[in-house]
Amino acid sequence: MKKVLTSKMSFFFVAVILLWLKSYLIYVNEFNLDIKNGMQEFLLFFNPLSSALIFLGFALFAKGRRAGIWIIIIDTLMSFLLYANVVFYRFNNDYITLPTLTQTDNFGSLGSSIASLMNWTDIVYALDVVILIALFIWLKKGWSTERMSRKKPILVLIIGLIAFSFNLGLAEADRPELLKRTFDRNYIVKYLGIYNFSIYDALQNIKSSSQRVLADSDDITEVENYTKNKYAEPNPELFGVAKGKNIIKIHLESFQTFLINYELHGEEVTPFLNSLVNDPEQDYTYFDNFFHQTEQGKTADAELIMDNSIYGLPTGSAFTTRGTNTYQSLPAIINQQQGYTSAVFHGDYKSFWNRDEIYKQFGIDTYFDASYYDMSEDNVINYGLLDKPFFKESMPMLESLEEPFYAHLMTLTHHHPYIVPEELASIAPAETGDKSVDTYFQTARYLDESLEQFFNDLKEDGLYEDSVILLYGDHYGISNNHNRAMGEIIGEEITPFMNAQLQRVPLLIKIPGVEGMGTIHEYAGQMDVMPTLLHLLGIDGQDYIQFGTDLFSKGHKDIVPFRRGDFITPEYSLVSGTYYDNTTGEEIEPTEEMTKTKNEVLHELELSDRLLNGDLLRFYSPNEDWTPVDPSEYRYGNESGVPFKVEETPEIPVDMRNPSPLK
Ligand code: GP9
Ligand code: MN
Repeated sequence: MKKVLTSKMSFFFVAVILLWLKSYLIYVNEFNLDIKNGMQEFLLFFNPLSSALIFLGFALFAKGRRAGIWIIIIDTLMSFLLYANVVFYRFNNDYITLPTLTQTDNFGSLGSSIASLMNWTDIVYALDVVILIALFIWLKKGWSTERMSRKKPILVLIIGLIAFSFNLGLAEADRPELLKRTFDRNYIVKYLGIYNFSIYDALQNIKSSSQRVLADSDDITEVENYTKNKYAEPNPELFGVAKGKNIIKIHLESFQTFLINYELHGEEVTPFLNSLVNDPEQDYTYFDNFFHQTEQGKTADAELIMDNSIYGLPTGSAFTTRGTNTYQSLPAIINQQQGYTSAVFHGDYKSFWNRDEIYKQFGIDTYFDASYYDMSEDNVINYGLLDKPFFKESMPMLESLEEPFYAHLMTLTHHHPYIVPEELASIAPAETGDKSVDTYFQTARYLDESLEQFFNDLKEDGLYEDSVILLYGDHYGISNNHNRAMGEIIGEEITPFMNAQLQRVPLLIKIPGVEGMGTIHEYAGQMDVMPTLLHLLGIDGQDYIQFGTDLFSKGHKDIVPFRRGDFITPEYSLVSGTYYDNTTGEEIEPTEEMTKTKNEVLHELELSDRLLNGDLLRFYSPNEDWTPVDPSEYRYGNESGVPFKVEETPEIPVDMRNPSPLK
């Protein structure tokens, strides 16, 4: 045995195998990685290999016995990183990121309890390092003092890189655009491992902080002048009408406007939503030319836009890459101006889209994430909790909020690939032969039914009548990869122009004491929601940096920009560089006016990017009343570990009533 191990190469492979196995053991035992299929299972096992080969491989360039020492040093550092994540995860249910290291509050709150998060059994996690040291002492005499031929370590690194590329290829096949769209830390750890995650996180942070340091306080002036100039005065009849009213904002996942009043097999797909749109007695105002303005950040972009009236980034998700920026968001403004509390309800785990970080910057008091809900197998599909149990279980949480509140409930079942268990499907699928399109109608129906259930519960509880209720679609559900099938559904060929028209999502609003205005055809976008809500509450919006304008204002701007620089007006659309007449759908030559509008749109997008990339709001104070949000005052996640069961616990446990103990 001693002979076999005498070579440095064998020692190296022992180190690789031990680190590989230890990492896998820790993934399985310590992290909740939510493995969904065989491929993810395999990648979880496979991913530590390339990191072990590459990092430990560098040690082989050292001369003689020093190679062994370097293997031990690198192995210890990697083990330390791994174990630090274990301890951090036990408390935070999340991984260490550079910002969490620099925001001392994160660790500060952990400081005193670090010892309590460590178990004596954790010693097994150091065993491999002990074995390596013992082996090294035992073997080193037999080792040559020469440097090994460079070819060997180079070969090891090449094999490591091949293993990594193979790993990344399979990961991207299972989860396209994993790195580009920056979904969730949990995903990157699951697919690529903790070591690659740490590198990825460090690179992302270096990139964003370098853009941040280059910015200075003068940069905000141009943005401020622009938005102040664009500001539209409120409609005096509606200014302040909703002051002090609870606001219930409902996110309709992947819901496009074409579903409203659409009939499939002679049946309405969403009869309940249709009734809100069509029945004047219900007092809703419906915007049928309302567009989503999201990009790769999808849901996260919609949230960012609607609560901040700024654009998402051209690639990736600002929620993730700009999660530690300073924001002046709707929840914080209405809290400071009128004492509103705020809460988000969503049946997915808090780290998705980095919500647990950025919500702190938005000043959101409570995030009822999956840890508050009964996530047992029967209740969960696709990304998370089914909408019906979601709304049911949200009721007591909603009632627990201090009034007036701003509650944001985000649905999830109507999400690609639109799976609904057979027993829950109450409409037959469409028959285009394209699976995503066909079942899109079934999950939409399920969402519609869950809304009806929720509205009945709200009425029963007395929360319905006197609350502002706002419903919106976050982004398209059917992408242009499904044009053939969508053509059958719409009864028209899906040209680029048509595809742009399909980016309409519904917006409905009910304001207590204000009669429904029926269907409003004004062209508008998600950017316009925050300015509208501020005015309805009676808050002057001009001082805040907002790119949208109040939907009810006479001066509302009806040019709707999209993230890629395209835009739509009531008369014409710019789609991928081509102008179209909205009435005929025909291509048109741009007039000077149109080109001018295009340049304005590009300028607006650029200003918004500068704002986010330079973190410019840190230099800006909207008025004397404004106090910057202190993220260290917020903490999310249900620490009791007991899911919130409606039937069993009609009384809200005290720790749930105040889930942000620091606030
Ligand atoms: C996940 C949910 C889905 O929590 O918000 O996000 P999406 O894929 O639509 O951006
Ligand atoms: Mn979404």
